[in-house]
Amino acid sequence: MRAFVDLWNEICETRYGIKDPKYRRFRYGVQVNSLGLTEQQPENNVYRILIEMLAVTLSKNARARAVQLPAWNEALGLPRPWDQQWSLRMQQIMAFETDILEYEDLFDENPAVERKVAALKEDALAELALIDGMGGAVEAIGYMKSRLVESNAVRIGQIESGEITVVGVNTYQTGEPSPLTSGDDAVMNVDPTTEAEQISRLNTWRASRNPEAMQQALDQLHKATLRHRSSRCAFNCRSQSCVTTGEWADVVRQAFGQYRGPTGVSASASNRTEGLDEIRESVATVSAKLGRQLKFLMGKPGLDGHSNGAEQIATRARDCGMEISYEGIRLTPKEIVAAAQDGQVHVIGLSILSGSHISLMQDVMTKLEQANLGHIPVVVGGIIPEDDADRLRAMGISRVYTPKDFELNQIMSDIVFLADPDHQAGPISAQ
Ligand code: B12
Repeated sequence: MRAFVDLWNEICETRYGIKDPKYRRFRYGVQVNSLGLTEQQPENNVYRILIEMLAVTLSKNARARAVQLPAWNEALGLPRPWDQQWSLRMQQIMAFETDILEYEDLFDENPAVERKVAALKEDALAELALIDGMGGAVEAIGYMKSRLVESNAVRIGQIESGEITVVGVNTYQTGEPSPLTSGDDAVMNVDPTTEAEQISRLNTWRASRNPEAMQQALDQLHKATLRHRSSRCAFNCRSQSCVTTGEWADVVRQAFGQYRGPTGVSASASNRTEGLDEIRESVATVSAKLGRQLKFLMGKPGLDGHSNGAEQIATRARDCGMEISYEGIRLTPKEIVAAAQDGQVHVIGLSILSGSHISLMQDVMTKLEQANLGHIPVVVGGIIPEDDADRLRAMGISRVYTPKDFELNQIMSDIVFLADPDHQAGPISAQ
């Protein structure tokens, strides 16, 4: 963040000509890195959060004005009130029991920190020049997305190989069972009546509104979109009060279509195939038995935008020699089943981190049955509590993965196993 605010200040001045330093100050709130918080030995996450909080609190000139701390169970599910309270106490202890916040920047003129900041700035400026050379961020969006996927793949590969140490994950894995994760209410489950109540409130509100005013508002919006052909079409506040976001967004979608961002996952394999020889060989063997290349469909149903897992699984499957189909986030179960049918896939993989895995999977499995595709093995991954994993397996889902399954090669072996016609002929072993 020190590098970031420095760059912001410099770029605002030199590129945008903002003279007054006051207007070049970037103030922000920051959440510590939750991607690094683990499902295994989740109590260790508290130390990770505390150490990461120090980076911005000791560094006054980094200008963070608020820190948001996730909870110890970040990779398990939503934090309960007590989990949030425990995280809040971390900030309160730092603020009220220590004098850390009383000082000016504690990193200033530290040679190691300055070297690091200079190196980060240099790299960032080189990247910005590259993006400028491509015509700017909009033109370079595909490039930027693929770089994000690529850098995540490198990180995951390093954890798998042990190049990066993650305590409790790839080292010091054994230990005493955690009392925090035991008990029926260890993971927060959203009460299903909440959804029903919300839907009922919405229906009551819909029934109470003036249908003519609603239609008029939507027609006005439709006309405005046709006139302007721009997403900045006029839509006044009065109209908004009688239509839902879904209703007005549908009108805008009809006019402009729906944007599907680049997935960052190209069809052609990367050169990162080191350590994959054995799996590539088994993919080739099974492909020969199938009479064509093993095809894996990676689907991301529902509304959650957590694409990292789907991208990493698709990327590794591709690098293992599978033909992949991945259209990105927010597909409907109907679209996923159609993709499975059109693509004649051998295994379907779904990624769901929104918590709605039970209803979405039920829907996908029913639609697969209806399309006579019930024989295709389905695997799913995401934030899925163990009790729900049992329910998913009972629905016929072959494998369930969660963040603790960090060894992607093991997942790939399972997929190859499930696609193998010799195994499909016999019973599939339980997970
Ligand atoms: C990164 C992250 C984000 C990023 C997502 C960026 C992106 N493009 O993916 C951002 C910041 C955008 C984000 C936003 C939100 N997030 Co978030 N996020 C995370 C976080 C920290 C890590 C997820 C991740 O990328 N992991 C890395 C990948 C590689 O791991 P993975 O997806 O789990 O996949 C692994 C396995 O699960 C499995 N797998 C997964 N999918 C599949 C599929 C197949 C076929 C197979 C075989 C295997 C497999 O294999 C992978 C390898 O191990 C998690 C917490 C955590 N530490 O897990 C919360 C988390 C998922 N987020 C959560 C929430 C609530 C949100 C928000 C709603 C917050 C908010 N109020 O705005 C928004 C929703 C955004 C949206 N539009 O949907 C919750 C979900 C709670 C739940 N399900 O009960 C979590 C669990 C945090 C929490 N404890 O509250 N988030």
